[in-house]
Amino acid sequence: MWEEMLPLLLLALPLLASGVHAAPAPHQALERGAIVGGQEASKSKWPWQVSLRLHAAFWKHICGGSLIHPQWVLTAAHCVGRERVSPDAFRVQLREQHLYYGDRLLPVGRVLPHPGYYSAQEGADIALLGLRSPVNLSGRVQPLRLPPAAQAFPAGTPCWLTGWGDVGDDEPLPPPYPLRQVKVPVVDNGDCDAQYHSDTSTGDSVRIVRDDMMCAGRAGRDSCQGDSGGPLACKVNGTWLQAGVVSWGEGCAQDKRPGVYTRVTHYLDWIHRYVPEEP
Ligand code: 4AZ
Repeated sequence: MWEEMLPLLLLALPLLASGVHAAPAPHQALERGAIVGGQEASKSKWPWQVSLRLHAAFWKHICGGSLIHPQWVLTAAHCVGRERVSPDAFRVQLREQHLYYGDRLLPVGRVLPHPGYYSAQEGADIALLGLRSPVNLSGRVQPLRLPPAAQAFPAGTPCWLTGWGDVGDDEPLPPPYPLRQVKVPVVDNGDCDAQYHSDTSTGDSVRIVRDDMMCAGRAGRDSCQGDSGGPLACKVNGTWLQAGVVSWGEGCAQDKRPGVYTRVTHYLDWIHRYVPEEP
């Protein structure tokens, strides 16, 4: 993911646009992009899950995201890119059981990648998308709560990943693209950093997993390409909280390489500069 996916996609637009389809056949819609080791999500779950779409020959799914307020979506900065891209290039699809089936795409008014993502070599992989109008909440569409600043999500906390991304390395989710879910344990940052150093030449003093990140998953259970930007949701005392944003990893579901997530508590002040505390 550290590749700049948006500029690449934008460069590829003329190529992608070579055939214009009025109604794209779903089977040609998804190149990459779910959840390894999981299962189809039940319809009544994950009412905050969104699909971020980028204009190509059709409104292509590029990343996941979460509704955190009737007018705001949280996603990864690497999903929207470092360049200031017009909000017109994006659409948001609220909770859908099968990607592309029954789309009702919402326009985006603001694209706000975290400013740290521009300057830092890594980290700050978080972005806000402001919807042009607030959405009507319902049983199917509900925001995911942000955690209190002090919420630590210690190792072993049971959390869930959801998305339409690849089901294995280089294995795209096949039609009809059902939303998938997998339960993953939180992995302690120090342990995760040590795992990422194993079988590499990177010195132990060089941090790979930073404080603004967190890890989750175990061999065979992970997020993958196309799940990026989606939520790592954890149930704490009966309430679902967004602990992380799908950010990066070495491959998917590999031994000693847990998925790495942007730690939401680290960015609460920045989020609340834009997103009101109460909807
Ligand atoms: C990606 O390329 C990506 N296994 C997302 C998540 C993970 C790895 C890669 C975590 O978007």
